[in-house]
Amino acid sequence: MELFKKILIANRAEIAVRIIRACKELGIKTVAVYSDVEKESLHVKFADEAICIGPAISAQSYLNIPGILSAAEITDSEAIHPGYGFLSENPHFAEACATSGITFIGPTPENIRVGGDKAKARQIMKRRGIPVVPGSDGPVVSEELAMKVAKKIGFPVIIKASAGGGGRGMRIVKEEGDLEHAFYMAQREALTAFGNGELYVEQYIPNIRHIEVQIMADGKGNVIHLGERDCSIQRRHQKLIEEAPSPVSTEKFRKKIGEFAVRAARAIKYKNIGTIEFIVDMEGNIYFMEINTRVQVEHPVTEMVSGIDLIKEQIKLAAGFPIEYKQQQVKIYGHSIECRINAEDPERFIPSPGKITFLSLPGGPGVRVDTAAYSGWTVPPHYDSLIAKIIVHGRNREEAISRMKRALDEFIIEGIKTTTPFHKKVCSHQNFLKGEFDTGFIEKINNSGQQAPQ
Ligand code: MV4
Repeated sequence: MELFKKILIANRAEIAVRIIRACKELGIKTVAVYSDVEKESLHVKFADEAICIGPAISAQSYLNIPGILSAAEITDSEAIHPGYGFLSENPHFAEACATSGITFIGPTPENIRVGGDKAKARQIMKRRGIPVVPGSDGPVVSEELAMKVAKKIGFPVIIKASAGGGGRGMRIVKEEGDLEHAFYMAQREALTAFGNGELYVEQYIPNIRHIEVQIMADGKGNVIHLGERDCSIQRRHQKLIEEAPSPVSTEKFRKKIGEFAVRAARAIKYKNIGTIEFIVDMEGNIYFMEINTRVQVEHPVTEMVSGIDLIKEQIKLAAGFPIEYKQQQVKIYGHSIECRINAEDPERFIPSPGKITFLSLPGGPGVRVDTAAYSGWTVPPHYDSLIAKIIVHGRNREEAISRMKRALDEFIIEGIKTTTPFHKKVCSHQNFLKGEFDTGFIEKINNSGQQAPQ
Protein backbone atom coordinates (compact mmCIF):
# COMPACT_ATOMS: atom_id res chain seq x y z
CA MET A 1 0.00 0.00 0.00
CA GLU A 2 1.13 3.51 -0.75
CA LEU A 3 0.13 6.99 0.26
CA PHE A 4 -1.08 9.42 -2.36
CA LYS A 5 1.51 11.42 -4.32
CA LYS A 6 -0.77 14.41 -4.78
CA ILE A 7 -3.95 15.63 -3.09
CA LEU A 8 -6.34 18.35 -4.18
CA ILE A 9 -7.87 20.34 -1.34
CA ALA A 10 -11.46 21.29 -2.21
CA ASN A 11 -11.73 24.00 0.40
CA ARG A 12 -10.39 27.37 1.50
CA ALA A 13 -9.06 29.37 4.45
CA GLU A 14 -7.83 27.81 7.70
CA ILE A 15 -8.91 24.25 7.00
CA ALA A 16 -7.21 24.24 3.58
CA VAL A 17 -4.02 25.46 5.28
CA ARG A 18 -4.41 22.80 7.97
CA ILE A 19 -4.75 20.04 5.34
CA ILE A 20 -1.73 21.32 3.36
CA ARG A 21 0.34 21.15 6.57
CA ALA A 22 -0.57 17.49 7.08
CA CYS A 23 0.22 16.70 3.42
CA LYS A 24 3.64 18.37 3.66
CA GLU A 25 4.53 16.33 6.73
CA LEU A 26 3.48 13.17 4.88
CA GLY A 27 5.49 14.11 1.75
CA ILE A 28 2.37 14.54 -0.38
CA LYS A 29 2.15 17.26 -3.06
CA THR A 30 -0.81 19.62 -2.79
CA VAL A 31 -3.16 21.38 -5.17
CA ALA A 32 -5.20 24.34 -3.93
CA VAL A 33 -8.39 25.50 -5.60
CA TYR A 34 -9.63 29.05 -5.25
CA SER A 35 -12.31 31.43 -6.44
CA ASP A 36 -11.79 34.74 -8.25
CA VAL A 37 -11.58 36.70 -4.99
CA GLU A 38 -9.08 34.36 -3.31
CA LYS A 39 -5.97 34.55 -5.46
CA GLU A 40 -4.07 36.13 -2.54
CA SER A 41 -5.26 33.57 0.01
CA LEU A 42 -2.75 31.74 2.18
CA HIS A 43 -3.87 28.28 1.06
CA VAL A 44 -2.98 29.29 -2.50
CA LYS A 45 0.47 30.47 -1.39
CA PHE A 46 1.13 27.31 0.68
CA ALA A 47 0.11 24.71 -1.92
CA ASP A 48 2.46 23.36 -4.59
CA GLU A 49 -0.05 24.22 -7.32
CA ALA A 50 -3.24 26.27 -7.44
CA ILE A 51 -6.16 26.38 -9.84
CA CYS A 52 -8.87 29.00 -10.09
CA ILE A 53 -12.23 27.23 -10.21
CA GLY A 54 -14.64 30.11 -10.76
CA PRO A 55 -16.38 33.12 -9.29
CA ALA A 56 -16.67 34.07 -5.62
CA ILE A 57 -20.17 32.63 -5.19
CA SER A 58 -19.70 29.15 -3.68
CA ALA A 59 -22.26 27.45 -5.94
CA GLN A 60 -20.03 28.24 -8.92
CA SER A 61 -16.65 27.40 -7.36
CA TYR A 62 -16.22 25.50 -4.06
CA LEU A 63 -19.51 23.64 -4.65
CA ASN A 64 -19.02 23.00 -8.36
CA ILE A 65 -18.47 19.24 -8.62
CA PRO A 66 -17.50 19.01 -12.33
CA GLY A 67 -15.16 21.99 -11.94
CA ILE A 68 -13.36 20.48 -8.95
CA LEU A 69 -13.10 17.05 -10.57
CA SER A 70 -11.63 18.67 -13.71
CA ALA A 71 -9.07 20.50 -11.56
CA ALA A 72 -8.13 17.15 -9.97
CA GLU A 73 -7.80 15.46 -13.36
CA ILE A 74 -5.75 18.25 -14.94
CA THR A 75 -3.29 18.18 -12.02
CA ASP A 76 -3.11 14.36 -11.74
CA SER A 77 -4.37 14.48 -8.18
CA GLU A 78 -5.07 11.00 -6.81
CA ALA A 79 -7.32 12.13 -3.97
CA ILE A 80 -9.50 15.03 -2.86
CA HIS A 81 -9.78 16.30 0.69
CA PRO A 82 -13.08 18.17 1.11
CA GLY A 83 -12.37 19.76 4.53
CA TYR A 84 -15.59 20.78 6.32
CA GLY A 85 -18.67 22.47 4.88
CA PHE A 86 -18.92 22.81 1.08
CA LEU A 87 -18.86 19.30 -0.50
CA SER A 88 -17.66 17.44 2.59
CA GLU A 89 -21.02 15.80 3.36
CA ASN A 90 -22.35 15.45 -0.16
CA PRO A 91 -22.77 11.75 -1.01
CA HIS A 92 -23.05 12.57 -4.73
CA PHE A 93 -19.64 14.21 -4.62
CA ALA A 94 -18.08 11.21 -2.85
CA GLU A 95 -19.61 8.98 -5.54
CA ALA A 96 -18.51 11.25 -8.39
CA CYS A 97 -14.94 11.11 -7.08
CA ALA A 98 -15.02 7.30 -7.15
CA THR A 99 -16.45 7.30 -10.68
CA SER A 100 -13.56 9.53 -11.78
CA GLY A 101 -11.03 7.21 -10.14
CA ILE A 102 -10.20 9.76 -7.44
CA THR A 103 -10.19 8.87 -3.75
CA PHE A 104 -12.55 10.93 -1.61
CA ILE A 105 -10.77 11.50 1.70
CA GLY A 106 -13.65 10.71 4.01
CA PRO A 107 -16.22 8.03 4.72
CA THR A 108 -18.23 6.03 2.17
CA PRO A 109 -21.17 7.63 0.30
CA GLU A 110 -23.48 5.34 2.31
CA ASN A 111 -21.95 6.56 5.60
CA ILE A 112 -22.56 10.15 4.46
CA ARG A 113 -26.18 9.30 3.54
CA VAL A 114 -26.88 7.89 7.01
CA GLY A 115 -25.23 10.93 8.62
CA GLY A 116 -27.53 13.17 6.59
CA ASP A 117 -30.67 11.25 7.53
CA LYS A 118 -31.07 11.90 11.23
CA ALA A 119 -34.38 10.05 11.66
CA LYS A 120 -32.80 6.96 10.12
CA ALA A 121 -29.58 7.26 12.14
CA ARG A 122 -31.67 7.54 15.31
CA GLN A 123 -33.68 4.47 14.36
CA ILE A 124 -30.53 2.43 13.65
CA MET A 125 -28.99 3.38 17.01
CA LYS A 126 -32.20 2.71 18.93
CA ARG A 127 -32.40 -0.78 17.43
CA ARG A 128 -28.76 -1.40 18.38
CA GLY A 129 -29.49 -0.51 22.00
CA ILE A 130 -27.58 2.77 21.98
CA PRO A 131 -29.56 5.20 24.15
CA VAL A 132 -31.63 7.76 22.23
CA VAL A 133 -34.06 10.33 23.61
CA PRO A 134 -37.61 8.89 23.79
CA GLY A 135 -39.39 9.77 20.55
CA SER A 136 -40.62 8.55 17.20
CA ASP A 137 -39.36 5.35 15.61
CA GLY A 138 -38.01 6.90 12.43
CA PRO A 139 -39.78 9.76 10.64
CA VAL A 140 -43.28 11.06 11.46
CA VAL A 141 -45.14 11.22 8.15
CA SER A 142 -48.09 13.29 9.34
CA GLU A 143 -49.13 15.85 11.93
CA GLU A 144 -51.53 13.23 13.38
CA LEU A 145 -48.67 10.76 13.89
CA ALA A 146 -46.51 13.49 15.44
CA MET A 147 -49.37 14.21 17.88
CA LYS A 148 -49.73 10.53 18.73
CA VAL A 149 -46.00 10.25 19.51
CA ALA A 150 -46.01 13.53 21.48
CA LYS A 151 -48.94 12.44 23.64
CA LYS A 152 -47.22 9.12 24.33
CA ILE A 153 -43.87 10.64 25.40
CA GLY A 154 -45.36 13.79 26.93
CA PHE A 155 -44.78 17.51 26.33
CA PRO A 156 -42.58 19.42 25.76
CA VAL A 157 -41.34 17.76 22.58
CA ILE A 158 -38.94 18.88 19.90
CA ILE A 159 -39.71 18.44 16.20
CA LYS A 160 -36.60 18.05 14.07
CA ALA A 161 -35.85 17.80 10.36
CA SER A 162 -34.33 14.50 9.18
CA ALA A 163 -32.02 16.48 6.92
CA GLY A 164 -31.51 19.09 9.63
CA GLY A 165 -28.51 21.13 10.58
CA GLY A 166 -27.77 24.50 12.12
CA GLY A 167 -31.05 24.37 14.03
CA ARG A 168 -33.14 24.82 10.89
CA GLY A 169 -36.41 22.90 10.65
CA MET A 170 -36.48 22.51 14.42
CA ARG A 171 -39.31 23.53 16.78
CA ILE A 172 -39.80 23.13 20.49
CA VAL A 173 -43.45 22.39 21.26
CA LYS A 174 -44.53 23.20 24.82
CA GLU A 175 -48.09 21.91 24.70
CA GLU A 176 -50.62 20.03 22.60
CA GLY A 177 -52.24 23.17 21.18
CA ASP A 178 -48.96 24.34 19.63
CA LEU A 179 -48.09 21.15 17.79
CA GLU A 180 -50.03 21.50 14.56
CA HIS A 181 -48.61 24.93 13.74
CA ALA A 182 -45.08 23.90 14.77
CA PHE A 183 -45.25 20.77 12.61
CA TYR A 184 -46.12 22.68 9.45
CA MET A 185 -43.63 25.47 10.19
CA ALA A 186 -40.82 22.96 10.71
CA GLN A 187 -41.83 21.03 7.58
CA ARG A 188 -41.86 24.15 5.42
CA GLU A 189 -38.56 25.39 6.82
CA ALA A 190 -36.93 21.99 6.21
CA LEU A 191 -38.28 21.87 2.65
CA THR A 192 -36.91 25.33 1.92
CA ALA A 193 -33.54 24.76 3.55
CA PHE A 194 -32.84 21.15 2.55
CA GLY A 195 -35.36 20.28 -0.17
CA ASN A 196 -36.64 17.59 2.19
CA GLY A 197 -39.49 18.14 4.64
CA GLU A 198 -39.17 14.86 6.56
CA LEU A 199 -39.50 15.30 10.33
CA TYR A 200 -39.12 13.28 13.53
CA VAL A 201 -40.09 13.87 17.14
CA GLU A 202 -38.19 13.63 20.44
CA GLN A 203 -38.91 14.49 24.04
CA TYR A 204 -37.42 17.94 24.66
CA ILE A 205 -34.63 17.74 27.23
CA PRO A 206 -33.83 21.07 28.92
CA ASN A 207 -30.41 22.30 30.10
CA ILE A 208 -28.30 19.95 28.06
CA ARG A 209 -24.60 19.74 27.32
CA HIS A 210 -23.48 19.00 23.79
CA ILE A 211 -20.74 16.39 24.04
CA GLU A 212 -19.30 14.63 21.01
CA VAL A 213 -16.83 11.80 20.57
CA GLN A 214 -14.09 11.57 17.93
CA ILE A 215 -13.99 8.17 16.33
CA MET A 216 -11.67 6.46 13.87
CA ALA A 217 -12.45 3.35 11.83
CA ASP A 218 -10.32 1.60 9.20
CA GLY A 219 -12.98 -0.57 7.57
CA LYS A 220 -10.94 -3.61 8.65
CA GLY A 221 -12.70 -4.08 11.97
CA ASN A 222 -10.67 -1.59 13.99
CA VAL A 223 -12.81 1.14 15.54
CA ILE A 224 -11.46 3.37 18.30
CA HIS A 225 -12.42 6.64 19.96
CA LEU A 226 -10.20 9.56 20.94
CA GLY A 227 -12.31 10.85 23.79
CA GLU A 228 -14.91 13.57 23.97
CA ARG A 229 -15.19 17.28 23.22
CA ASP A 230 -17.59 19.58 25.06
CA CYS A 231 -19.17 21.99 22.58
CA SER A 232 -21.88 23.43 24.82
CA ILE A 233 -20.73 27.05 24.45
CA GLN A 234 -22.67 28.06 21.38
CA ARG A 235 -24.87 30.84 20.10
CA ARG A 236 -27.76 30.17 17.75
CA HIS A 237 -26.30 26.76 16.85
CA GLN A 238 -22.88 28.21 16.06
CA LYS A 239 -20.23 26.75 18.33
CA LEU A 240 -17.97 29.40 19.82
CA ILE A 241 -15.74 27.56 22.31
CA GLU A 242 -14.92 23.85 22.47
CA GLU A 243 -12.82 21.88 24.90
CA ALA A 244 -11.42 18.44 25.55
CA PRO A 245 -11.97 16.74 27.88
CA SER A 246 -15.43 17.88 28.96
CA PRO A 247 -15.35 19.56 32.39
CA VAL A 248 -17.97 16.98 33.49
CA SER A 249 -15.98 14.00 32.23
CA THR A 250 -14.35 11.30 34.32
CA GLU A 251 -12.49 8.13 33.24
CA LYS A 252 -15.74 6.24 33.76
CA PHE A 253 -17.81 8.75 31.76
CA ARG A 254 -15.30 8.71 28.89
CA LYS A 255 -15.29 4.93 28.76
CA LYS A 256 -19.10 4.87 28.67
CA ILE A 257 -19.66 7.59 26.03
CA GLY A 258 -16.66 6.29 24.06
CA GLU A 259 -18.12 2.80 23.95
CA PHE A 260 -21.49 4.18 22.77
CA ALA A 261 -19.64 6.05 20.00
CA VAL A 262 -17.68 2.99 18.90
CA ARG A 263 -20.88 0.93 18.84
CA ALA A 264 -22.59 3.64 16.78
CA ALA A 265 -19.72 3.64 14.28
CA ARG A 266 -19.81 -0.15 14.04
CA ALA A 267 -23.61 -0.12 13.57
CA ILE A 268 -23.23 1.74 10.28
CA LYS A 269 -19.93 0.11 9.19
CA TYR A 270 -18.26 3.49 9.40
CA LYS A 271 -14.92 4.06 7.69
CA ASN A 272 -12.47 6.97 8.24
CA ILE A 273 -12.70 9.59 10.98
CA GLY A 274 -16.01 10.89 12.23
CA THR A 275 -17.87 12.32 15.20
CA ILE A 276 -20.73 10.87 17.18
CA GLU A 277 -22.73 13.67 18.78
CA PHE A 278 -24.58 13.19 22.05
CA ILE A 279 -26.58 15.32 24.42
CA VAL A 280 -26.03 14.87 28.13
CA ASP A 281 -28.78 15.90 30.55
CA MET A 282 -28.47 17.34 34.07
CA GLU A 283 -28.38 13.86 35.61
CA GLY A 284 -25.54 12.81 33.33
CA ASN A 285 -27.70 10.60 31.08
CA ILE A 286 -26.21 10.25 27.60
CA TYR A 287 -28.32 10.22 24.44
CA PHE A 288 -27.22 9.72 20.82
CA MET A 289 -28.05 12.71 18.59
CA GLU A 290 -26.24 12.70 15.24
CA ILE A 291 -23.29 11.45 13.25
CA ASN A 292 -20.98 13.99 11.64
CA THR A 293 -19.17 12.46 8.69
CA ARG A 294 -16.53 15.14 8.19
CA VAL A 295 -13.52 16.51 10.00
CA GLN A 296 -14.86 19.14 12.36
CA VAL A 297 -13.82 22.71 12.99
CA GLU A 298 -13.03 21.77 16.61
CA HIS A 299 -10.83 18.75 15.79
CA PRO A 300 -7.66 20.47 17.12
CA VAL A 301 -8.68 20.14 20.79
CA THR A 302 -8.74 16.37 20.34
CA GLU A 303 -5.36 16.50 18.58
CA MET A 304 -3.89 18.49 21.48
CA VAL A 305 -4.99 16.06 24.21
CA SER A 306 -4.38 12.84 22.26
CA GLY A 307 -1.24 13.76 20.32
CA ILE A 308 -2.85 12.28 17.20
CA ASP A 309 -2.89 14.24 13.93
CA LEU A 310 -6.44 13.67 12.72
CA ILE A 311 -5.85 14.97 9.20
CA LYS A 312 -2.90 12.64 8.69
CA GLU A 313 -5.03 9.77 10.00
CA GLN A 314 -7.84 10.73 7.63
CA ILE A 315 -5.47 10.62 4.67
CA LYS A 316 -3.86 7.31 5.72
CA LEU A 317 -7.26 5.69 6.31
CA ALA A 318 -8.49 6.83 2.88
CA ALA A 319 -5.36 5.29 1.34
CA GLY A 320 -6.31 1.97 2.94
CA PHE A 321 -3.87 1.81 5.87
CA PRO A 322 -5.07 0.17 9.08
CA ILE A 323 -5.17 2.04 12.40
CA GLU A 324 -1.72 1.60 13.96
CA TYR A 325 -2.72 1.46 17.62
CA LYS A 326 -5.29 -0.01 19.98
CA GLN A 327 -7.84 1.74 22.17
CA GLN A 328 -5.73 1.16 25.31
CA GLN A 329 -2.82 3.02 23.68
CA VAL A 330 -4.88 6.18 23.28
CA LYS A 331 -4.09 8.44 26.23
CA ILE A 332 -5.80 11.73 26.96
CA TYR A 333 -3.27 14.14 28.42
CA GLY A 334 -4.08 17.51 29.98
CA HIS A 335 -6.74 19.92 28.73
CA SER A 336 -7.32 21.83 25.51
CA ILE A 337 -9.64 24.74 24.65
CA GLU A 338 -10.42 26.35 21.30
CA CYS A 339 -11.87 29.81 20.73
CA ARG A 340 -13.29 30.47 17.29
CA ILE A 341 -12.33 33.97 16.23
CA ASN A 342 -14.90 35.27 13.76
CA ALA A 343 -14.75 38.44 11.70
CA GLU A 344 -17.91 39.67 13.40
CA ASP A 345 -19.09 42.40 15.68
CA PRO A 346 -18.48 40.97 19.21
CA GLU A 347 -21.82 42.30 20.56
CA ARG A 348 -24.26 41.41 17.82
CA PHE A 349 -22.26 38.87 15.78
CA ILE A 350 -22.85 40.67 12.49
CA PRO A 351 -20.19 39.80 9.86
CA SER A 352 -17.36 42.32 9.57
CA PRO A 353 -15.39 41.47 6.42
CA GLY A 354 -12.68 43.76 5.05
CA LYS A 355 -8.97 44.39 4.96
CA ILE A 356 -6.83 43.31 7.90
CA THR A 357 -4.46 46.25 8.19
CA PHE A 358 -2.39 44.68 10.98
CA LEU A 359 -2.26 41.22 12.53
CA SER A 360 -0.04 39.76 15.22
CA LEU A 361 -0.75 36.21 16.31
CA PRO A 362 -0.29 34.75 19.80
CA GLY A 363 2.34 32.12 20.56
CA GLY A 364 4.41 30.77 23.40
CA PRO A 365 3.97 27.61 25.46
CA GLY A 366 0.85 25.57 24.74
CA VAL A 367 -0.60 27.90 22.11
CA ARG A 368 -1.59 26.90 18.58
CA VAL A 369 -3.28 29.12 16.02
CA ASP A 370 -4.98 27.65 12.96
CA THR A 371 -5.60 30.47 10.53
CA ALA A 372 -5.17 31.62 6.95
CA ALA A 373 -5.23 35.29 7.95
CA TYR A 374 -2.25 37.65 7.58
CA SER A 375 -1.56 41.39 7.70
CA GLY A 376 -2.83 42.88 4.46
CA TRP A 377 -5.28 40.06 3.65
CA THR A 378 -8.86 41.03 2.88
CA VAL A 379 -11.54 38.86 4.51
CA PRO A 380 -14.02 38.27 1.68
CA PRO A 381 -17.73 38.79 2.44
CA HIS A 382 -18.80 35.67 0.50
CA TYR A 383 -17.91 32.93 2.99
CA ASP A 384 -18.29 32.14 6.66
CA SER A 385 -16.66 34.51 9.09
CA LEU A 386 -14.28 32.13 10.91
CA ILE A 387 -10.81 33.68 10.49
CA ALA A 388 -8.75 31.98 13.20
CA LYS A 389 -8.91 29.29 15.83
CA ILE A 390 -6.90 29.89 18.97
CA ILE A 391 -6.18 26.54 20.56
CA VAL A 392 -4.40 26.12 23.87
CA HIS A 393 -3.16 23.14 25.81
CA GLY A 394 -2.31 22.92 29.48
CA ARG A 395 -1.67 20.23 32.09
CA ASN A 396 -5.14 20.94 33.46
CA ARG A 397 -8.17 23.12 32.72
CA GLU A 398 -6.95 26.01 34.89
CA GLU A 399 -3.65 26.19 33.01
CA ALA A 400 -5.48 25.96 29.67
CA ILE A 401 -7.77 28.85 30.62
CA SER A 402 -4.90 31.05 31.78
CA ARG A 403 -3.08 30.34 28.53
CA MET A 404 -6.23 31.17 26.55
CA LYS A 405 -6.59 34.50 28.35
CA ARG A 406 -2.97 35.32 27.57
CA ALA A 407 -3.34 34.22 23.93
CA LEU A 408 -6.49 36.34 23.50
CA ASP A 409 -4.57 39.35 24.89
CA GLU A 410 -1.75 38.70 22.41
CA PHE A 411 -4.15 38.46 19.45
CA ILE A 412 -3.84 41.91 17.91
CA ILE A 413 -5.88 42.68 14.81
CA GLU A 414 -6.69 45.97 13.12
CA GLY A 415 -9.00 46.88 10.25
CA ILE A 416 -11.89 44.50 11.06
CA LYS A 417 -13.97 43.63 14.10
CA THR A 418 -13.59 40.19 15.67
CA THR A 419 -15.24 38.19 18.42
CA THR A 420 -12.06 38.31 20.56
CA PRO A 421 -13.62 40.64 23.20
CA PHE A 422 -16.52 38.21 23.57
CA HIS A 423 -14.10 35.32 24.22
CA LYS A 424 -12.23 37.38 26.84
CA LYS A 425 -15.53 37.95 28.62
CA VAL A 426 -16.42 34.25 28.61
CA CYS A 427 -12.93 33.23 29.82
CA SER A 428 -13.41 35.43 32.90
CA HIS A 429 -16.95 34.33 33.66
CA GLN A 430 -17.22 32.50 36.98
CA ASN A 431 -19.51 29.79 35.62
CA PHE A 432 -17.15 29.11 32.71
CA LEU A 433 -14.23 28.95 35.16
CA LYS A 434 -16.16 26.41 37.22
CA GLY A 435 -17.07 24.41 34.11
CA GLU A 436 -20.73 24.99 34.89
CA PHE A 437 -22.50 25.67 31.64
CA ASP A 438 -25.00 24.18 29.21
CA THR A 439 -26.08 25.11 25.68
CA GLY A 440 -28.06 28.04 27.10
CA PHE A 441 -24.96 29.70 28.63
CA ILE A 442 -24.43 32.45 26.02
CA GLU A 443 -28.08 33.52 26.02
CA LYS A 444 -28.03 33.67 29.79
CA ILE A 445 -24.90 35.82 30.03
CA ASN A 446 -26.00 38.10 27.18
CA ASN A 447 -29.36 38.67 28.84
CA SER A 448 -28.20 39.28 32.40
CA GLY A 449 -24.88 40.95 31.60
CA GLN A 450 -23.41 39.31 34.69
CA GLN A 451 -19.65 38.95 34.68
CA ALA A 452 -17.15 37.62 37.13
CA PRO A 453 -14.87 40.15 38.80
CA GLN A 454 -11.38 40.17 37.23
C1 MV4 B 1 -32.30 18.59 21.41
C2 MV4 B 1 -32.45 19.47 22.50
C3 MV4 B 1 -33.26 19.05 23.54
N1 MV4 B 1 -33.89 17.86 23.50
N2 MV4 B 1 -32.94 17.41 21.41
C4 MV4 B 1 -29.79 21.54 18.60
C5 MV4 B 1 -29.00 21.23 17.37
C6 MV4 B 1 -29.03 19.77 17.19
N3 MV4 B 1 -27.72 19.24 16.92
C7 MV4 B 1 -29.59 19.21 18.44
N4 MV4 B 1 -30.14 20.31 19.20
C8 MV4 B 1 -30.89 20.10 20.31
N5 MV4 B 1 -31.54 18.91 20.37
C9 MV4 B 1 -33.72 17.07 22.43
N6 MV4 B 1 -34.37 15.91 22.39
C10 MV4 B 1 -31.79 20.69 22.46
C11 MV4 B 1 -31.04 21.03 21.35
C12 MV4 B 1 -30.44 22.33 21.36
C13 MV4 B 1 -31.22 23.49 21.18
C14 MV4 B 1 -32.58 23.43 20.91
C15 MV4 B 1 -33.33 24.58 20.74
C16 MV4 B 1 -32.71 25.83 20.80
C17 MV4 B 1 -31.37 25.93 21.06
C18 MV4 B 1 -30.61 24.76 21.24
C19 MV4 B 1 -29.25 24.87 21.49
C20 MV4 B 1 -28.51 23.73 21.64
C21 MV4 B 1 -29.10 22.47 21.59
